[in-house]
Amino acid sequence: MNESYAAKIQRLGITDEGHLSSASKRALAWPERNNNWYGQFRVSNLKGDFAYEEGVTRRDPSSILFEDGLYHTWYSRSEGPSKGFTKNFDDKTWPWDYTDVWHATSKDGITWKEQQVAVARGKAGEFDDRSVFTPEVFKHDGTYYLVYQTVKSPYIQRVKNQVGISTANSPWGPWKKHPKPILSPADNGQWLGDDPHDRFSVVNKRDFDSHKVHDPYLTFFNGKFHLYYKGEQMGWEITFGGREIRHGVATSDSPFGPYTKSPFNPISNSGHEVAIWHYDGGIGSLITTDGPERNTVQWAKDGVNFEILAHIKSAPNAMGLLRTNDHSQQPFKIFDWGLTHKYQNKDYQYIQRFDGSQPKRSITLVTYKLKCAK
Ligand code: AAL
Repeated sequence: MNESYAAKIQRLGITDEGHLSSASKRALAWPERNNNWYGQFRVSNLKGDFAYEEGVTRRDPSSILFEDGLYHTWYSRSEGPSKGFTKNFDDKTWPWDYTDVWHATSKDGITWKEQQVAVARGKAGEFDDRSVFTPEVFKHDGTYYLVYQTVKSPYIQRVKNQVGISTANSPWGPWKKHPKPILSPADNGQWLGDDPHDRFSVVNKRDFDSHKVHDPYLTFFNGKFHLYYKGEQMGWEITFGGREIRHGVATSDSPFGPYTKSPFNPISNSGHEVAIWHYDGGIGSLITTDGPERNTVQWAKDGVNFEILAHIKSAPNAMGLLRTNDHSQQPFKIFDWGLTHKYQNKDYQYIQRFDGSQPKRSITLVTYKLKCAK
């Protein structure tokens, strides 16, 4: 039921429609939206092995699965300080360099026990010999899938990371690595100059994922495996919305690929880590951190064409969503609680918990109209 122009003028508190400010003209052009997708987050420290530990980085937690009375999550774990990109290619560059994917469990979502390495780096020369990190987990037909970022040595700024996959019949593993990467950057840009640590000088940037494919999230939708991911472009720039980061999706009939990147990519014009869930037969996506549409909650019936349904104040980094709350009838239920990470300092990060909630006060268009009519 479309809201009348007069009701919109009233609702937006416009005192004189003969003098519409630019801001009011923009507000009048907003699509009609209720506040069912609006909410906020509180972040708090965790106990046990997820409490901050000097000298250790634990970050980029995956989704959380609840299996046999226990919560399970996977994350990046490394040790020691980072030196950045130096002349010595063996130096630890980022906190996610020289990283393995680890597994932890919890009875209550507050106190976590670090269990063991789930997926370790590969042998020298293999596509994942330098680092495996930023994992996501997906359970399908009784099989568990871990997808994660991979880097092959040397870890230079111009390295083109890829995405790997491992499978298991239990959250406890053992995890069997798929021998080949399942997703790679478009690699169709052209660098300018030959400085291995210069990722900004280009002759051309080309595709949104010409340099990196990051933050993979695997799910099954509309009869196909969907791999959502973050793309980084060779020579990305700072725009009016900050850093240029966009999301993409690739589909396949098999979790091991071959994956076909959507011709509609990029499917977001903003964002950073990927936070995807199922709602009302479509796909929800929370866009955070970078770009003009940061801090928006979006939804796409087809999993590709996302519309903004809410603008929120802020959102936690690198969210690990609780999959028990997926496919819910309420759009914001997926954010009841989950995991995120915090920078203690540039070298060390640790995993925290977020709790999402929605404001009690709600004004829906319908009730508002009634008031008008009187
Ligand atoms: C995170 C993620 C990916 C990047 C790095 C570690 O925010 O986007 O994982 O590679 O930062």
